[in-house]
Order: sequence, then C-alpha cells, then structure tokens
Amino acid sequence: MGVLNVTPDSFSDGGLYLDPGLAEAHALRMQLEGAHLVDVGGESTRPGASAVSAREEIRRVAPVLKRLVRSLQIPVSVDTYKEDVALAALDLGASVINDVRALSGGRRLARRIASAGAGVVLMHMQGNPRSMQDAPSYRDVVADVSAFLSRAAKRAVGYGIPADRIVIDPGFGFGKTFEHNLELLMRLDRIVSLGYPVLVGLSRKSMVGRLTGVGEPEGRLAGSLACAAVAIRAGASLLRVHDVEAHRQAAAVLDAVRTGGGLYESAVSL
Ligand code: HH2
Repeated sequence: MGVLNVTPDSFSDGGLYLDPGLAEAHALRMQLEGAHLVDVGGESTRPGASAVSAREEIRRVAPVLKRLVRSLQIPVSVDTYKEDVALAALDLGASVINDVRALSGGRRLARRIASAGAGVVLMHMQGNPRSMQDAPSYRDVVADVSAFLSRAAKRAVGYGIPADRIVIDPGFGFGKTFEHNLELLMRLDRIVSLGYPVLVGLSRKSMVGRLTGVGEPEGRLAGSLACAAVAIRAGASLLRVHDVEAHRQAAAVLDAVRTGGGLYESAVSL
C-alpha cells in the first residue's frame, strides 16, 4: 500500500502532493513500482496534528481520488475516520476505507461499506492524534490491542461487511510508547493469529528513527525495510509504505524464502 498524503503537514510527505497532477503522477509511479493499493489521506494523524473539518478533507481528497480511479489499474483506499469523508470517497469510487478509528463512528458507514462491496482497514488507536502520545498505557499492549481488533472485526462482520473484506492493523505510533511499538512488532504473530489479514504501517515512523538513530523521516528507509521484513516473517499481509520500490524488492526476497521461490517446483519437474 503506497502512501499518498494530500496534506500540508504529514510527518514525511506533507505538502509534496497538494497539486492533483503531482499526486496522480506519484500514484502512477507507485503503481509502476509494484504497489497493490494507493492510500490517499487528507488529514495528518501524526502526534499533535490538529483535526481538519470533513469539508476541508473532502476538498483535498476528492480531486485526487477522481483522477486516480480513472487512471490507476489498482484499487484506491482513503485514509479517513470521518463518516462524511468516507461516504463521499465511496461515492467517488474508493475501494477501501482505511479507518484509524476502526469504524467507531458506527453503523451507517459500515453498512455503506458493505453495500458498496468495499473493504475496510480497522486500526487500533488509543486516544486521539492531538494527545495520544501524552501518556499511553496498557495492561498488556499485545493482549489489549488484539482484543480491541477482534471486537472491531466482529462488529464489522455484524454490520454486514464480509470477513474477507476486513483488514486489521495494530496502529504503530497511535497512542503507543516506543516500548509498546517494539513489543507489538516482536509479537505481531499474535495479531496475525486473529485470522484477518494484517496491515502494518511502520514506514519512516519514529520507532524506526529511535532504533536507528536517524532523525529525518526521509533517511529511515533501511530501518523501515528491516521492520517490514520482521512484519512479513510474522505473517503481515500488507505494508503501508512511502518507498514502494524498495519494499517490493524486500518483500520479493522474503516471499521467495517463505515459498521456496520455485525451487521445489523445478526440482519436481526435473
Ligand atoms: N499511519 C499513518 C496514517 N494512516 N493508517 C493505517 N491503517 N496504519 C498506519 O500505521 C497509518 C495509517 C501515519 O503516517 P502518514 O500518513 O505517513 O503520516 P500523517 O499521519 O502525518 O499524514
């Protein structure tokens, strides 16, 4: 999943793709590099970010979304927790709603996702972006996040969204300390064992910076790839990334190691 933020203030690509033509060109490049999905966001959810109105978010996202559903061969997801934005995005042809509040808004949106045949990403977040890093606390972060995601997925199924259209995400960096994030990555298999495809968003994030000592998000590619490798080994199905080509290469290696990369098939045919 390639990240495309149409925001002035996202932590890594803020301000780069405000022009719909530039946003489209970037999405086409990510598709060419091997992205299976492009995720368009109109509000930054980085720690401390202030919320924007649904109207402003639609104003940012709609022109880009209209272009992408016409020009991309891959599906487009929209990164929003606001019902009005999500409904508008579905009307414009978005295939997936990436909801960092895991459909906590309720039934109307869930039912609309179901009737549109769209998919949903249910992400865990403690608190809200403005204050989520103030004092995150858990009894047991892996158990708490697992229980939350399991409940959220069951609720979504109850609203009529088929289980095979649901993706879950532990929400790295969303109301979690460095230690919480690291523990979630180390025990990601527990989230995978819930039985839904797991999406992981670690690309360029502060945990990577802390682990590698790299301050600038743009310099965190190597650390991001290492985190992606750990996540794939644990069974993650989707990576939300800024650097698609590099992650595609890393994922290709991991997939070959997991499946034998054709080794056994050719041995059999000999
Ligand atoms: N992370 C960000 C935004 N949306 N969605 C999911 N499902 N999982 C994530 O980990 C996730 C997400 C934050 O990254 P980014 O979009 O690059 O920055 P910003 O929130 O500043 O726009």
